[in-house]
Amino acid sequence: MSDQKPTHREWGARTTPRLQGNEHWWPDQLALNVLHQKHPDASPFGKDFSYAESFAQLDVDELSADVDALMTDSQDWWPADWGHYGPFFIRMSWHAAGTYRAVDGRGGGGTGAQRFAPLNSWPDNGNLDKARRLLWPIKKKYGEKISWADLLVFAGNRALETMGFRTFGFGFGRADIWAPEDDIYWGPETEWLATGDERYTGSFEDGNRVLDNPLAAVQMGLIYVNPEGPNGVPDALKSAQDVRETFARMGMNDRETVALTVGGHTFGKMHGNGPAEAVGEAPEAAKIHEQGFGWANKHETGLGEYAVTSGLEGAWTPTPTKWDHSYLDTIFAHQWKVTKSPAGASQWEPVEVREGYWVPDAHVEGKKNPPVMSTADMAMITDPDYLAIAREYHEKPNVLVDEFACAWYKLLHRDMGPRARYLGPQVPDEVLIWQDPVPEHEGPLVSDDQIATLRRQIAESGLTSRELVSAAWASACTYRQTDHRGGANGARIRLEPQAGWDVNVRSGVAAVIDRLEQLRDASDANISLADMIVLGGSVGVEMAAKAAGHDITVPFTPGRTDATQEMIEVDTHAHLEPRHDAFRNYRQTQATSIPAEHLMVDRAFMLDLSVPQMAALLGGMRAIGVNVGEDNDGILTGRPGQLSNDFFVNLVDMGTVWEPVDEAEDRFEGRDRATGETKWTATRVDLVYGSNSQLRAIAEEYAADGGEQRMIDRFVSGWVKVMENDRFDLY
Ligand code: HEB
Repeated sequence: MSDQKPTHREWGARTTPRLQGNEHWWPDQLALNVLHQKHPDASPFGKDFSYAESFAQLDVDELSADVDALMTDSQDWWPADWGHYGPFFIRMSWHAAGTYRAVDGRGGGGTGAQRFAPLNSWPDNGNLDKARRLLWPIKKKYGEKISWADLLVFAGNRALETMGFRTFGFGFGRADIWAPEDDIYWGPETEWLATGDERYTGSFEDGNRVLDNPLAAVQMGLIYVNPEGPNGVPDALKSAQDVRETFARMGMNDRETVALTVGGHTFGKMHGNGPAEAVGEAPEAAKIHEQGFGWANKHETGLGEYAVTSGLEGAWTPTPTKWDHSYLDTIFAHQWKVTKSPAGASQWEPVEVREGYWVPDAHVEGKKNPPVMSTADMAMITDPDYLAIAREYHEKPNVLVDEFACAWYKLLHRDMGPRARYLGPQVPDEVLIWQDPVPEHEGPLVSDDQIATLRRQIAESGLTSRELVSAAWASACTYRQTDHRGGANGARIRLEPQAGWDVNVRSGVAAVIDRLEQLRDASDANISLADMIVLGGSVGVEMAAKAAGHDITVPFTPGRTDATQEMIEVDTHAHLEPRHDAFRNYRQTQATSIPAEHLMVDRAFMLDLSVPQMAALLGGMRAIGVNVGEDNDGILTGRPGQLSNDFFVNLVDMGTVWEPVDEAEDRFEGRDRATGETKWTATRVDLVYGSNSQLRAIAEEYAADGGEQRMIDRFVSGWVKVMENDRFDLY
């Protein structure tokens, strides 16, 4: 042993062995833990807590008044610039919401994740620990009635109101998480703000700079772009390219991007008045006595006029705590040149400050500073498309007001999914296309008798269990719990783009849906097609269970409605396409280089399934024979169509030896150990239930004598979960 005192890492490793834990020895392990990361016992409110019910007790007017009062209640430990915390809170809210990415729905302000690592310590979130701590008296007063997640975005919304901007409205309803989200891939780098462009293929020079999916920021630890320009180089045109790409990845177009940037930077300032080296460790690495505060600044007081956050220094406008038209006035009124901030960051300053544009210092009486711009701000008047929009906004202030209000509302709510999830009295009446609207249910709900009749008719319709299960699964499996998009409600499967997706065409769901529609039309029941598809799935599962000798009922809850084509935002909807679906042994070739079993866990995560549910659904769907396409990979049964445990029985059978049949080891053949005769074919997502030790442990219980019933129970609970993931009206 060395005589050096062990580090915290080393001590920690002795109590919870992370350094020598399984992840260290076997870094390629399947991350099954993400399926159980929201442990119900982890919440201080207990398992049965409903945020919606708790929020219903909140007096929103009182909360608004308290937040408003906080704006100008400057604290010595973090004095407000110009006596107003509004701009600071706007930045906090924007950074909470702005991690959202349309591709996988991850990020966003919907869970309060900014409280935890890595986000609480991202360089881009510098000093936002103070903004959250300023809100503590309010959180303390209202406790469980207001989540941190809601408070972090509500504060920015109120900030705008208190500085004279009328927002579009606000929806509450974001329940908190209690541990970091381990499922989010933030990039390949192992160093903050690494500038090696590891997440890119191509470059500016070859005109083919492409950011890896699903990433939406240019560097590790940033929300979007580097304010100083790509990798710190103050090139506004190149910066525009990065801004455009990263904003597009959160589903924002050019107009929304300019409106947000212009609107946002109408307020507040950048902080970099002092040496960057004086700033200490981020909160997650701060000393125990610092109590969660990071970035301690040892230069002078380190506060107020000496604050260092981004390292850029100065305000964009002469009136930083007021909504007005001064950002565009200022940027268009001057010639700009590159300078360095006191912290050494590249930024832009007028060649000559015109009369009326000097900015009063945020803390020092009588001192005046020139207005400044970051390279990303300069992009707004350098890129020709951005420039045209900026000019239009400059000439027509009301257009900017409207479009900033809409874009801000979208920014804050985008990751919440359908409007049915919004709570509180400030939700505007307008329904917006990015909320994936479905119509209200009209008329009486279909009765139990009618459902029983329909069940019988579906069972006698000639549709097979395989077809029924396949169609219901296809309609529901698009759901993703990250931003609550997708799912069976709306029956969007019969509309574009879903109807044209390869997986839906190849599995022939359209014909099944047509038949269900005929049955519906012939009945007098007031039932949507979306409900019929799900009911068909219940019947299909029941038929398959019956064929295997089990009498079961698969619960069905009506109330879904049918969307129309006009209710679908086709381009962002394309992100919901299942390009891989282990449950149906489907994978588009070239879809991604990620091994299929990892994609399986990702889909199970999106569907909010537990590991036992995932296993039961996969094995059960193989038994029913629900593969997309012709081959029988993974259908390890001699009696497809029956909901049996054959998949697991045959998979763990030592009588079979498996060998890859392709170089990529994506497909395998199972031979009889004694005769050498080929018995089965399978893919990685089949064999992983025999090879991964945790999955094998579950496979064995399902394969054991008496295990079939257990598997069916988990199958049904998983099935209902998948079908009802988007029933926000029920839960
Ligand atoms: Fe911003 C601030 C950048 C967008 C809002 N910004 C800021 C800063 C920076 C930035 C660098 C400074 C920080 C410190 O403190 O130092 N941004 C940026 C970029 C972008 C942005 C690069 C992209 C283009 N923003 C944005 C948006 C918004 C905003 C979108 C909203 C809407 N910001 C803001 C505010 C502020 C800022 C309000 C101020 C804060 C204070 O004052 O504190």
